Amino acid sequence: MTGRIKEARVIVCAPGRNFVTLKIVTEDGLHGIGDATLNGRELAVASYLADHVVPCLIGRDAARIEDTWQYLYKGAYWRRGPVTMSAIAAVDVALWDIKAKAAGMPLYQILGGASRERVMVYGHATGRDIEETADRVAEHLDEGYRAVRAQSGVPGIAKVYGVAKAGERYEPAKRGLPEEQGWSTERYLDHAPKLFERLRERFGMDPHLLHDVHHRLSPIEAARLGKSLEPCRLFWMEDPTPAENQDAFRLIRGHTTTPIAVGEVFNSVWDAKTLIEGGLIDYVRASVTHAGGITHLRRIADLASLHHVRTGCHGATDLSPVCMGAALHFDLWVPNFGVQERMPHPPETDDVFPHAYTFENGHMHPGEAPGHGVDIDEAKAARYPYAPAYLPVARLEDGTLWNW
Ligand code: KDG
Ligand code: MG
Repeated sequence: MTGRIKEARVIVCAPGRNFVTLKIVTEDGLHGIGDATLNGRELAVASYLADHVVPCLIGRDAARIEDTWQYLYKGAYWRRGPVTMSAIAAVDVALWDIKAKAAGMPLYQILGGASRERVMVYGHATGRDIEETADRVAEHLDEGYRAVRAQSGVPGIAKVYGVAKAGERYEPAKRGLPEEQGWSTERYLDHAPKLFERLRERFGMDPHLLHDVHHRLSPIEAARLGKSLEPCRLFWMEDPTPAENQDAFRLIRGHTTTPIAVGEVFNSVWDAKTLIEGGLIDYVRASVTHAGGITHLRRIADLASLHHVRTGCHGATDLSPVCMGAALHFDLWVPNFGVQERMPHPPETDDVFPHAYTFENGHMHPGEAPGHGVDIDEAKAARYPYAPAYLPVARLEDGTLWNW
């Protein structure tokens, strides 16, 4: 038994970066938490939850997860969108946490049990130039990673996506107003194949190598990149072109066998329907937090499984440890699992969000604690107040605003 929802509150904190967390407490004394962090737009989701969702939750049966999901999705009339779907996800994950705690089981058991022993994760290797990136790849392989995403600075472009300043850890959002970065498709397209040729020369064909294009190319440019990377056998080429126009991927697909991963900005199965049904992608990157929680991500994965598409959940630092915990239960269960992204959180984040998940030898496991195994220490969270922070924007050399 889980009981009725007695209280729900939104906790906004910034241990290392901003996070929005929903905590639901039941009359039976159980509590569950869900992540509602939408990078750079955090307070919109906090208000959506506190002002419009929490009042509707009080008194509802915490066990009725599906009914609550439908109530918040259909009942709002205004369906989909990142703010709505992140808010619904936070409720959904908190209720799954409660249900699994009430059963005394780890969440993956409630979902149907483990489909594998452990979850392969990929780490991030970034450098200001090719050799620095190669050294970071070497460190990841030494740590036991089997899959590494590689990004490097591009000669002639100031501040490229995915590259940290010397000695700093990469974190996409920065405090203050959006930073401006540069972009030149020509310079990038000449440089990217050299990075992967060098990595294959140094590390051989064994490690899985991934790359994030971060929506920068047109379909025909993406086709050219995919084709030029074929000898390097990437695990995937991510977000080669913006995916609002799902049909645009037909052109890329027609030219290259480099596998394609898309979807970290998706919030609904409708964002991925044509891509999946058309066989236009290989991995869907939707996350528990931004795609409506476990309840909706499961539907996306089931559709994907019919079309040989596997999962590759987004796992950057803006997904809180609560999302990571829920994602790892999902990953352990989901039959068509591909890989999970891992960007470790800084110690202050881990301190505010104690968790049962572990990392060993390039793999993670959600742990055996009842629920999703992640909690929030509210007293510690209160020591880190919210501070506005934004993702950067990118401009072409002539000043035109480009896709970041
Ligand atoms: O909030 C946006 C970041 O999470 C994103 O830029 C990171 O592209 C990203 C990735 O693949 O992790
Ligand atoms: Mg990405």
